[in-house]
Amino acid sequence: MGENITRKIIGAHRISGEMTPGSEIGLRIDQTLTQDATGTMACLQFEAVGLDRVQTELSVSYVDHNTLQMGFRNPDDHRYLRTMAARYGIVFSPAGTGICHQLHLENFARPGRTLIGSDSHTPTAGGVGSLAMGAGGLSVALAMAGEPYFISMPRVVRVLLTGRLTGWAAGKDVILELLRRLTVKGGVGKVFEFAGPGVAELTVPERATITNMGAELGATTSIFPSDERTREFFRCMGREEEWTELVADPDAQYDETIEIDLSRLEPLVAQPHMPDRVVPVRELAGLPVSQVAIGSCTNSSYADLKTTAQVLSGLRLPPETDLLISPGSKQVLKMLASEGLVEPLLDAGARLLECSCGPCIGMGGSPVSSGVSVRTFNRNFEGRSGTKDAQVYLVSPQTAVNLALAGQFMDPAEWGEAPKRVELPESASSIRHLFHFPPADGTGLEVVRGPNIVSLERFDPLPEVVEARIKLKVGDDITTDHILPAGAQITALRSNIPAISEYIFSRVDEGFVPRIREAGGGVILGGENYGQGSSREHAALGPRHLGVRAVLVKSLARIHRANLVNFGILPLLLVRPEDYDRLEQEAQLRIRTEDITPGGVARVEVQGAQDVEVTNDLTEKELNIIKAGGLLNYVRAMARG
Ligand code: MIC
Ligand code: SF4
Repeated sequence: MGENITRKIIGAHRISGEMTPGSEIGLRIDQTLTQDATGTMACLQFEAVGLDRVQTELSVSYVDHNTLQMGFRNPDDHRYLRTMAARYGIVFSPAGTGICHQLHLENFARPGRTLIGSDSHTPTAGGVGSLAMGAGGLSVALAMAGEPYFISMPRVVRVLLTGRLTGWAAGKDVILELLRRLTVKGGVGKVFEFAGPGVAELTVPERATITNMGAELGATTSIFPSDERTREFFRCMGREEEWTELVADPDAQYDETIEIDLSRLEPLVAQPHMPDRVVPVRELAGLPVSQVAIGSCTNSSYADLKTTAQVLSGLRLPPETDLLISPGSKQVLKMLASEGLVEPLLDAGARLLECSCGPCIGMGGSPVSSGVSVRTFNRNFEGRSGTKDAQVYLVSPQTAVNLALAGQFMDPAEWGEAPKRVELPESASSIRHLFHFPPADGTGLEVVRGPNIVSLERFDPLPEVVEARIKLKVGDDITTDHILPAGAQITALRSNIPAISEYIFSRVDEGFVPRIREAGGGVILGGENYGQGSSREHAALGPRHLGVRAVLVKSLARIHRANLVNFGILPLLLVRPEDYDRLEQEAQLRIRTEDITPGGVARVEVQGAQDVEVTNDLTEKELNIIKAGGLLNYVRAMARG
């Protein structure tokens, strides 16, 4: 029987476990990436392991999320990351060089390699055939230490692409269509592997947009074959020798198939406040737009911005619409500049921002009160833009630039003729010299820490009985942005858990932190898909610091579930979803932790009410990790024997 690409890569990297969907497998990790907002924790955790050098083929530390350097905290973090990288053999990408996923795709991602990154959009590298997954910082730290990465063996979905994109339809519309069909929960436990004749019609940047935003499906990852198109991309990036072909066997088997005819796609838009609230752009015609932002790791490539420049050329934006553009990397910016494509952007009245995440993570560029902001990003969660009542819509750059010019939503039939789809030039001038490559031996080098960098806390083991009240009841699709908001002020505290914990659930319920502090701990009750979105482990670390020992939910998102385990919080699943309605905030619970067995059903006593049955999808090892108080304690105990 032939193999698909996903199983080929997993097969070649499998250290433990069976390749049957749902069973735990351990994978050897070739590459890791971290970014500043999650990287300081990951690096502190790597240091805590006590090795002299990273054990991976390649580890890169990017600074792209918070580059504002407002006050000492943020630049101190950057200096820590730079000196730590040199000391331990990590490539360092300084602030302003670009967004981690764009840079990794251009410079380091390789077909057939495994990559984990402390950022949920790490699957971007699947655009060139890497098996690339988002993970919590601690999992990345352990991979840097040479430890395997454990996942549940995914089901592989073949996304059969036929036809070719026409008119104003773009790569972004492929992933928006998948989100429309499958929703933000539709990819849990799955890898989306693209196949069929339509694949050759998509360029690497278009493919990377699709794999990037596959994260919004809740998928383990998404992946494209590595073919002649991929080779062209590697040639353009000056690293053709790193290209290898990687395709599925002709008789490869898949667990499921979905078909998309590219020629039938039209410009689509995800409406507030979820990436799966997708409708055709034409349905919103007439809605005024106050801000447009083009950029983020989803759509900031040379092709995206060249199209933007071509459409803007010779035109002027209306005064009521602000257009913000963040190139994905200095490489992109240089390529645009060399073709005279920066001028049309500036002349139209667009604002050119630094090559970083910027408005995508609320680092400036917040919309006006109740403003409509159209963005080429991947997430439109409520409040993420920094303006609580803003209405954020997600679209392709093609759509974004047309709406910016019109100052309102318009039917694509009225946009005129679409420019020719952008192909990559034969070669592009490199920016590789901007990375700091580490010395062969960094042992004598000093790692410089600022006062905001607070050492890791030691967590105690799980008690035999958890007696606590439900300190917060929340609904479905709670994102890690709800649990721990981003933005400049809060993100500057990512290396200081006691300080950042003050903001846990602050935008959902301001009373939560004082309440749980007074009680000395508690339980959180949630609905479906709890913890979707970002990989930020602070959304588990913060609650743990505040004394949360268990969450009771209907279902969980993959990375957040792993983060809860890593920091010793019990992720319990309600056997009967109707019990969710019955349980009130402040209900007093009693959980006997010895009753919790892998996959077993246990009773939770509820004071003055009927018991609730809970189950879990934990492996024995995961349960032991939680009982030990978290993964670091577990690893230490194992090391002691
Ligand atoms: C995001 O897009 O939500 C982020 C900010 O990149 C996060 C990482 C973080 O919170 O630092 C992610 O996607 O994992
Ligand atoms: Fe950065 Fe936004 Fe991409 Fe997250 S989604 S990595 S914040 S650009």
